[in-house]
Amino acid sequence: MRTDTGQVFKLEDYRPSDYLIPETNLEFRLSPQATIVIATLTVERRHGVAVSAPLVLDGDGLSLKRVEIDGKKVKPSDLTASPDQLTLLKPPSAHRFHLLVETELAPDGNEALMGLYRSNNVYCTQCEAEGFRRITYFLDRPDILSVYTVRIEAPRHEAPLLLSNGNPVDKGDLGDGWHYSVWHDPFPKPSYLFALVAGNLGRVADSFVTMSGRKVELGIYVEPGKETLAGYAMDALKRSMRWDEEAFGREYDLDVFNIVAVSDFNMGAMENKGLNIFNDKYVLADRETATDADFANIEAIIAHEYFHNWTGNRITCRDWFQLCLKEGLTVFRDHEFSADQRSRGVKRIAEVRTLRAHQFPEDQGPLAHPVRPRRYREINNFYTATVYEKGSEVVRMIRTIVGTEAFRAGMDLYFERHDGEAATIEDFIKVFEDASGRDLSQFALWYHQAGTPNLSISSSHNPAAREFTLEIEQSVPPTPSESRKRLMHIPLAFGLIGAGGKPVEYGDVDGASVEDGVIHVRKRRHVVRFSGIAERPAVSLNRGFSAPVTLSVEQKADDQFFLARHDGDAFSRWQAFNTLLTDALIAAFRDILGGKQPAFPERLIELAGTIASDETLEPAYRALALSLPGEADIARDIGRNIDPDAIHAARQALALAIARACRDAFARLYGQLVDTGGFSPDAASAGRRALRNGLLEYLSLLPGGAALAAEHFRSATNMTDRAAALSVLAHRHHGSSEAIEALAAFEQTYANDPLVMDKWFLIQASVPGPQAVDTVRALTAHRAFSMGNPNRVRSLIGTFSSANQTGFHRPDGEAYRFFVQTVLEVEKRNPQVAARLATALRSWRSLEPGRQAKAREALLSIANAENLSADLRDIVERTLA
Ligand code: B3K
Ligand code: ZN
Repeated sequence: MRTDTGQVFKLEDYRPSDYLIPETNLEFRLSPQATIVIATLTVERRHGVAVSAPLVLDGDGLSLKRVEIDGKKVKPSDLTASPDQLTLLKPPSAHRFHLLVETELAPDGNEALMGLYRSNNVYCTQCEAEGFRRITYFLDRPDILSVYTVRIEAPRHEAPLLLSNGNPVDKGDLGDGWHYSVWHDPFPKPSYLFALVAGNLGRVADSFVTMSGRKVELGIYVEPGKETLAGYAMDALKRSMRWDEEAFGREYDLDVFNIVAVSDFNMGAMENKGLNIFNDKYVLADRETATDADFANIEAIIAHEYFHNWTGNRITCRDWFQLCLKEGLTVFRDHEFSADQRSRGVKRIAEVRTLRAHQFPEDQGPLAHPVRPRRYREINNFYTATVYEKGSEVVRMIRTIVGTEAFRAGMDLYFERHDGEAATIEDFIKVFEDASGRDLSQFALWYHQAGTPNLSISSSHNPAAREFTLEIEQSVPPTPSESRKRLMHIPLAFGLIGAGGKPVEYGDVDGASVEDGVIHVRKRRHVVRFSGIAERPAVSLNRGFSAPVTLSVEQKADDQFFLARHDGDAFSRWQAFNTLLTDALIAAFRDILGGKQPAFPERLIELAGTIASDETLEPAYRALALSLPGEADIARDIGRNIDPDAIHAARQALALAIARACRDAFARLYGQLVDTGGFSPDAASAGRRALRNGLLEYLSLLPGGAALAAEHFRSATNMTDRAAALSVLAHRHHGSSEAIEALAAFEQTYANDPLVMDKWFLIQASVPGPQAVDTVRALTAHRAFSMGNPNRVRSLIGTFSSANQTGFHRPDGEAYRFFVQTVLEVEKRNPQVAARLATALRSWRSLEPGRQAKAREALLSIANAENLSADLRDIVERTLA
C-alpha cells in the first residue's frame, strides 16, 4: 500500500507526456503468489522532445524482474527503479523502440482490490483510476492510448476461462495441464480500461444484432451454479444496446461483449473495453433474492457500463480532472435510459431524492468541489456524487438550454470530432456551442464552481395592470478555497397555473429571457414581469428539477396545497407535497426541542390520504409521495445545531398522525393491492409493491401493527415484500418477539447467500436508537461478515454510519469510537473502502455542539493514526479543514 506522499495534482500543471505507447503486448503467467507479467511496449518519443528526455514510468508496489530495450538488457546505470517508479535515464535515440518489462505479482495478497487480485479464486483486475501501475510500469494516465494484445497462461483446472479486452484471437494447450488464450483489442485505449479475468465461471450466452447487422456474442459470467440469476442482467444489456442505437445512434463495435460478476469489488462495476467487471450485487437477481430496487439498480448499472463504450472508452478523458466528461455524461445517459424503460416522472423524483441525499450534503460541506475539480491528492476520492450526479444534471441543463434537437446534434458532433481521443470539458461544451450557436461561457461555471446555488423568489400580482411579477435573486454560497463566486446561468423551468389546474397564458415578458417555459437566470437579480394575467396564478418553480439549486420561496401554504393537487409536472407536484411535509417536520422538530407536543395541519394529513387513494396517479408516484423526507433530508433543511433524536421523534410523530387519520383508507388500499403471487420485476408491478409496502409502514404503527407486519413477512412471495416487512419489524417493533423471530427466520433461510445476508446486516444496522452500536459491533463477529469484503462492510458499517442518524450520532460518542476503530481496521486492507466510509462524518459541523465536539475528536483520532494511506488522510484532513 502506498502511504501518502502529500503530492497535490493540479489541473493547470497538465502537460502532454514526452513519450507515447502506441502498442502494448502483455503476457501473464498466472499464479496466486507469483504471477509473471511480461509487458512489451512500443514506445515512441513525441515529436520535438529532446533525445535526452528520460522515460519515467509509473509503478505502485511493483517487484521488477527484467528490463530490456530492443531485445537487450538495460545497464543498471541507465535506469533507476523503485516499487513506485521506473526511469530509463538514457532511452535509445531512435524515435521508436521496444521496451520489455517483467514484473512479479502476488494476486492472493492483494486486499486493496486494485490491480490484479483474486476474488473467490477468480483472477480479476481493477485498473481505474491508477491500478494498472500495480501490474506493470507504464505511462499510467488516461491520455496514453494504446492498442493491446494480451496473452494469458494458466493451469486449465484452476482457470478454464481466460478473458481480456477486445476479441479472442487464439487459444491452445501448453502441456502440463496449462493452456493459454490471446485477446486483441483494436481500439486504442487508456490503461485504466485494461482488464483480465481468469477462473472457473458459469456462462450465460446470448447474442445481439447491431443496427448495421453485425452479430455480437454476449456473455455474462457468474459463479458456477448461479447462471439462472443472470437472466435479468442479460435482458437489461440487450435493451441498453438497442437503446443506445435508437437514442444516440451509437452501435457496439467489437465481436464480443462480456460481463463478469465477482464478489469482492470496490464499487458497482467497471466499464473495461469489451469486458465489464461487475460487483455481483449488480448482476445476480431473481424474485427470491433481489428487491425491486436491486432490479432497477442492475438495469441502470448494466446500462451505465455499456454506455461507457462510447462515452468514456471511444472518447476518454485527457486527465482525471475531466472525470465528469465520462461519468456525468454517462449517468445522464443511464438516467434517460431508465426513464424510457420505466416511468419518466417517477424516475425523475427518485433521481432528485438521490441527488439531494448524496450530492447536496457534499456540496454544502467540507468536501465540496467543482464538477471538474482543479486539484486532488488522491483521485479515487473524486468518484463523488458531485462528479457523477451533479455532472449529469449539468448535461441535462445543457439539453434544456440548447433544446433537444441541438443537443442531439451536439452529441453527434462530439462523437464525430473526438472519437479515438482523450478529450476535455472544454471540447464537450464547444460541440454544443457549435451545434446551437449559443454562448455557453457563463453556463460553463457549473463545471468550475462548487456549491449549490440558491434562488430566492417572491411573486406579486397587480390585477389592475394584469401583471404578474417574479423577483428572482441568485446566490452561490462560499465553499472550501472558493470564497467569491461568479454569477451562474441557471435555467429555471416554471409554470403559471390557474383555477382548475390549467396553465395560464401570458403575453409579453420582460426582465429575463424566457423560452419554452424556462426563465434564464443570469444576473444577480431579475424582476420578471408577465403581462396579460388577470388573476393571480400559482407558480410552479424548477419544474422537472431543471436546475440543481435550492429555492427559498415565499409561497402561501394555499398555493403549495394547490400545486400538490394540480401541478401538471409530476416532479413539481411531488415537490409541493414534499415541501409541505418538510415544513411540518421542521415545525415539529422545533416543538419537540421546546418541550411541546408537535401538532400537524389537518389538511396536510388529509392530503396524504387523498394522494394514497388517487387512482389517477401511478402507484409508484403515490409511494414516493407517502415516504416522508428522511432524517438526513430534514437535518439538511434545518441546517445547523442538529439533534438527530429530535428529528427522529418529529418524523415518528408525523408518521403516526398520518397512520391514525388515514387508517381506514390505507387498510382498504393495502388489502386491494394484495400480492396475487405472480411476479414481474417491471416498473408498474414494482410500483404496486412499493405502495403496499409503504402503507404497511404506516399501518404497522397502529395497534396490531407487529402482527400485521409479521403476516406480511410470512406470506411474502418475493424479496421486496419480505425485506420490507423485516425492516418494519426490526425498526418499528425493535425487540418484539415478531421482530426477533423474523430476523432469525431470515438468517436461517439465507445463511449461505451473502448478497441476501447483506440485507439482513443493512436492516439491523439501520435500527434507530442508542443500542444500534452494540448490535453492529456484535454483528462484525457474525460468520457471514467479513472486514475484507466491501459489500459486507458497506452493508453493516456503511449503513450504520451514513443511514442511522440516531444510532451513529449517539450523544455519548460511543458510535464514533467504534467507527474510528473500524475505519482504521478496514484501511489496513482496503484504503479506498475506508476513505469512502470516513465521508460519513462530513456533515459534522451541522451537529449540535456536544456531538460536534465528539465527532471532531473522532476525526482527529483518525488523522493522528500512524501510516495513514493517501486515501484516508485526504478525506479526513479536508473534512477537518
Ligand atoms: N468508472 C468506474 C468507477 C471507477 C472507480 C475507481 N475508483 C465505474 C463507473 O463509473 O462506471
Ligand atoms: Zn461510470
